[in-house]
Amino acid sequence: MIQKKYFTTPIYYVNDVPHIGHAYCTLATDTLARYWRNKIGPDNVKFLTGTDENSQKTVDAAAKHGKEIYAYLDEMAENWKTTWEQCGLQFDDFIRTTEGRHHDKVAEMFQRIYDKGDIYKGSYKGLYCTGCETFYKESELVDGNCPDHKKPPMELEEENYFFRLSKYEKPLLEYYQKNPEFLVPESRKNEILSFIQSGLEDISVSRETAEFGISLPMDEKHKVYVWFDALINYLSALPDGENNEFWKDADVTHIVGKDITRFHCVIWPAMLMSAGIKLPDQVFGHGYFTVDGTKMSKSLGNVVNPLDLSKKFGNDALRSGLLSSFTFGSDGDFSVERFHDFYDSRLAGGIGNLFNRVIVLINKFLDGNKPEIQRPRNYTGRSGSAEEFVDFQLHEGLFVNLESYQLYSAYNHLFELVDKANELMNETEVWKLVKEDEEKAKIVFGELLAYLEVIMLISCTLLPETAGKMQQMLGDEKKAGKAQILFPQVDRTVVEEKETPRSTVKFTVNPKLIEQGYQVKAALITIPKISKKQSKPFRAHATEVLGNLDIDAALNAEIIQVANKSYADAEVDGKHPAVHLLEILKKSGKLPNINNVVDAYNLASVDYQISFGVHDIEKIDGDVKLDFTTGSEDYTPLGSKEKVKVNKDEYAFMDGSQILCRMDCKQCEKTKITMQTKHILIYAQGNSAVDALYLENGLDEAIENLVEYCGGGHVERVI
Ligand code: ME8
Repeated sequence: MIQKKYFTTPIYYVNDVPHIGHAYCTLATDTLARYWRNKIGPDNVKFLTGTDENSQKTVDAAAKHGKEIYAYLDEMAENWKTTWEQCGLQFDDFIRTTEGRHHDKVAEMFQRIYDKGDIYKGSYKGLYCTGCETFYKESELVDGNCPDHKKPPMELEEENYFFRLSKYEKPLLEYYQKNPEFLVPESRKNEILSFIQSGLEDISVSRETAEFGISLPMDEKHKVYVWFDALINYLSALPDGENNEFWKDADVTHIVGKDITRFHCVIWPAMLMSAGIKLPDQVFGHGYFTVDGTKMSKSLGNVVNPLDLSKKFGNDALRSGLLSSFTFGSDGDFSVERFHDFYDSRLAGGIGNLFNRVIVLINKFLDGNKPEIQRPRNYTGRSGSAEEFVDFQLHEGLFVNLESYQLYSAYNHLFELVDKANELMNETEVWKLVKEDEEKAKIVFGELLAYLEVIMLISCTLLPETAGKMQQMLGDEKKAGKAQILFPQVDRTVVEEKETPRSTVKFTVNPKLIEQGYQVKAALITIPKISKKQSKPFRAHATEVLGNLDIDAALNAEIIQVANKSYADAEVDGKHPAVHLLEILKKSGKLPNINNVVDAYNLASVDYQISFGVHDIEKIDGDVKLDFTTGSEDYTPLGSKEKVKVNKDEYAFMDGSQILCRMDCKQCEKTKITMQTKHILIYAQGNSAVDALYLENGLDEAIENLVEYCGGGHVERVI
């Protein structure tokens, strides 16, 4: 029987647009699928990707954008699909979990597992993080927060249907013993094995309170738990499900990130065992990207969009830049700077330059006549003819590496061949030799052509868009084609436009103030362009936030009472900024429209009743501290030309020469945000009524608004 291969990626949540982490996984899977298509024929390979849509996250995201849920899902799924197409990915199918084919299969599987007696009804009380759509044990939390989303999970108590995962503890361990290659790499397998060995508990597989999703066939009131639903996509995309040749007769390989290997290597196989379906052959758990050493996250504003890289550098640069950065399976870091260096050295200066030089010289000095290919003299490996050299390199470069998921090694093998060819050119100085001794030079060109040939063949899998151009340059058997620029120069200044250097600010707080309950959370953020206008998505978001706000309760919040008391005690005629805004809101039903930046943090300010200090970093003198006043500081309040005297022992935010914000109520004129401001210092001010997490969440919300609605980026936490 002809071997068949079925490759899948995770189906991605559509509450956001794709980033390079998602692209990494999808490009890796695409590369493996390409390799196998070449080896066993395109009809014997299937590559599936898609979107996970029945999640509470998507319901919340649609509401946040003021969109009807299905309209939002259609728009986002289209965005993911076209992003992958534009990035040059060749998937055979794209599944959405809102499709009828998926709903039918999920209902059928659920019923089957229920009929087997592996799903029962019970009640559940637990801690649930909507970010991960997962229940957590108290012991798994870090300082009471979800370890991934750094937010406290919510307490959930509801009637649920449970899947008897515990029943599959032994069968799973036996399966792992019999199939040691089921989960790779080895390090992930050890993690999962110890998780199973520590004891499996039954899991809740329905949600009574979910608004959206697939109803249980036996109980319409409940929706299928999103993970139970999502995993089934791998079957629902196949006509006839498990009876399809791409399941029953194929090697089924799931490529997933390390974050979700547990779902794929514990729950999914147990579900399949219960339903009496063959298990996938292999799961590969790849590692995670950080960006400039930090976790990629929207609230940090460091999310890298693969389309930006593809537009600027091309699809093959995106693909090779990501896949050659580190071993598939390990974690690694991404930086635009390093990506650009890679592009310059490996692609433009390496492969591009090599092809260009060789073809230009052959055209110029040999009238385009290609000499016979030769086994390269600087190749020290196995002996043999030029053809054997090409076959051997192809085998070593692709077969050996890609059949064991060594994408990183495959690229490095390719780059080494390029280095060898360049070395041969430089050692022989063939551009001089050709003028002195054409016959000798022809031999060198023959050797160089052997390198170009194998580089082109490997590139059909690793640099598929460039391989076509390489082939054109290599021409036919006799004549070389026209020289082309494979990787044009990319101007650094354009890419780094967003990265204008920004001074950083150190922030300190007098410990005595901390003892009194005063605290601060601060961050730096860069805004490309401030606008007077509010965008439509921001207005929709503001309407939703304000719709959920109890204004009177907010005006009476303890944080405001404590602030008011501190102004009274210090005999300062102050008004907390959130009170000012809440009063306007109460009177007019709206918040004022100053500019998109001020409006963005004002919204978080009323939502959390937090006072934000916001300053133009370029106008700050040195570092910032929250300290007691001596009474001799300079202070000109916002909107005033006159200096005002402050009392001794008030608290204030100060830089090297003046007061930036008196108590938490009035900022100064000098560092205010203007339409020219680009780099901002924002701090959330708290008192004894709130804890650090509350303040952090408030600051997060302000930053998310600045990132989402004002294009903010390069966020850096300073305290
Ligand atoms: O988990 N580095 O979807 P998701 C590398 N819908 N890869 C990353 C990454 C990073 N920083 N961030 C994300 C879900 N990924 C579920 C899956 S499958 C039945 C349901 C990649 O949108 C990585 O492959 O959160 C990870 O497993 C996947 O995106 C998670 O995507």
